Amino acid sequence: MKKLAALFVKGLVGPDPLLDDGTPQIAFIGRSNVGKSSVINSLTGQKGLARASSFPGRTQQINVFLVEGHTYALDLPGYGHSKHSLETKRRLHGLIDWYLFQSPYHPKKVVFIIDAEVGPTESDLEMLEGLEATRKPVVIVANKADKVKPSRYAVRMREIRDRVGTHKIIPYSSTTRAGREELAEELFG
Ligand SMILES: Nc1nc2c(ncn2[C@@H]2O[C@H](COP(=O)(O)OP(=O)(O)OP(=O)(O)O)[C@@H](O)[C@H]2O)c(=O)[nH]1
Ligand SMILES: [Mg+2]
Repeated sequence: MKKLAALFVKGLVGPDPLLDDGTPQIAFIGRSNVGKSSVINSLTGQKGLARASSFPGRTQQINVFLVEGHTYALDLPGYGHSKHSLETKRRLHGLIDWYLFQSPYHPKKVVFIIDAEVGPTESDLEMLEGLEATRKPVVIVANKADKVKPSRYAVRMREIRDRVGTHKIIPYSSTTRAGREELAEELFG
C-alpha cells in the first residue's frame, strides 16, 4: 500500500490557534510506550516522522502532523507509567486531560492504542470510560500484535473484545505493519 503524505506541523504544550483552523483532528492516545508514535509512522509509511523510543514518556507534547493535506494526526504523550518526575507526569497528564476532556475540540476519531499482549489495563479502562462518557468516536488498536504467540492469538483477541465492549478493534503491529490497511481505511477511507 502506498505511503500517506504526512508532515510535522507543530508540537503543542497547551492551547494553540492551530487547532482552530477547521482541519479535522484524529488523536492517537494510550499508555506510555504502547506505540502511539510508532503507529503513526507505520500507518503513514514515514519512518522517523514521529519520534519513537523505548524510553517510556518519549512524547512530551501534542505533536501535530498533517496527513494527506487534509487531516491532523495528533500524537499525544502517554499516560501511566513513565520515567519522568512527578511534576513532568502531572504536566503531561494535564495536557492529555485538557485536549480530551476540557478543550472545545471534537476529534473525528480517537485512536485508542492498547498492548495486544498485555490487554487493556486498569488505567486503559479508566481512560475508555472517560472517552465513552464524553461520547468520543473510539477505535481500538491492539498494537504489538507481533508479540502475541500465534497459539494465543485468538484467546488474546477474545479477551480484549470481552473487556472493551462494542468498539471496533483493529489488531495491529507497527513492526510488521499488519492491520495498516484496515486502520488507514477506518481513518482516511
Ligand atoms: N514488537 C513491537 N514493538 C513495538 C511496536 N510498536 C512500537 N514498538 C516499540 O515500543 C516502544 C515504544 O514505542 P513508541 O512509539 O515510542 O511508543 P509511544 O506510545 O509513542 O510512547 P510515549 O511517547 O513514551 O508515550 C519502542 O521501542 C518501539 O519500537 C510493535 O508493533 N511491535
Ligand atoms: Mg510517543
